[in-house]
Amino acid sequence: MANKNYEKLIYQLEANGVLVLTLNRPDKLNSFDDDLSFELIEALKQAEKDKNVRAILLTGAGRGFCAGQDLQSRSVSQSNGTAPHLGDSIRKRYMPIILKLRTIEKPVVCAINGVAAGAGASIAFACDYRFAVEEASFIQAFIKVGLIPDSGACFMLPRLVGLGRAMDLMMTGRKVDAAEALSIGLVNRLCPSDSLMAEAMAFCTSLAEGPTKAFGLLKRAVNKAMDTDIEAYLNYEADLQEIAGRTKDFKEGVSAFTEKRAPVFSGQ
Ligand code: T3D
Repeated sequence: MANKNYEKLIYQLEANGVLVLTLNRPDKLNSFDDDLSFELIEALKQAEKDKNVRAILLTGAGRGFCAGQDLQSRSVSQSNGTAPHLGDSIRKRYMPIILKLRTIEKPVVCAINGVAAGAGASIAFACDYRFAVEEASFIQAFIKVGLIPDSGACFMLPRLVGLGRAMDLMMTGRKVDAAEALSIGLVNRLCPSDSLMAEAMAFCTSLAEGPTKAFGLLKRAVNKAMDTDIEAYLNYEADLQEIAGRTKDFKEGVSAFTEKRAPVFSGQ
């Protein structure tokens, strides 16, 4: 088990190859100040480089998952008469997080332990798989403070739940409870709060034992498929499968099949 020292993020690499990242500002519902956002960017870069990390589990400390941007810091700058440069803030802080979650070539699972609002919800949507507790909720809070949904919400939400539902959620900023989130495909699985981490960890462990390179290529394929025509996609898919076909894990998968045993994937 390896840990790195961050101030507002807990970085814990388990022996099974699952890296648990915990947003850790519980008294502010893990809202993102500059420190937390830069620490998360750094942690994801570390995770990308570290071959021992074979799956990532993102969660929040305390009763909330993440309440989005820390509005206290915005309130301070507004009362000083300083116009915040939100474009810069998004480019430097949220954009690298969302891009890394979408493109890191390892599975990223989100364990939503409570409310996910604003950019906090966007971060959950950018992960590859979502567990949520029965008390969790999702709020497209942006419109309530006069902003547009950011951190990729307008990109991911219609793709997850369809345009009509996404427009409803984004225009009203209404709270979506966990049962509705499950029914519209916003989360993959619900669980009681006392078993969230155990269930999410069991799932991540099975991913960490899987063919890591194939997961990475799968993410590349899905990202491409979201934004291209079928012919270009099929060509891209053929290129990716060429790469997958040369991995040790493909060799192992075929051997295991012919020898009628479970595969032991190395992630290579
Ligand atoms: O600025 C940029 O860079 C642009 C990017 C913007 C991205 C965005 O995310 S914009 C959207 C920002 N987020 C919100 O608008 C959500 C604000 N929070 C809420 O609406 C509510 O807190 C919740 C619905 C999420 C939860 O409500 P509740 O009643 O369960 O909790 P609470 O009492 O409101 O919050 C508990 C504490 O967390 C409280 O602190 P206190 O009073 O006990 O010291 C509250 O102020 C704090 N907190 C909650 N959300 C934020 C926050 N502090 C700072 N920023 C927050 N976003």
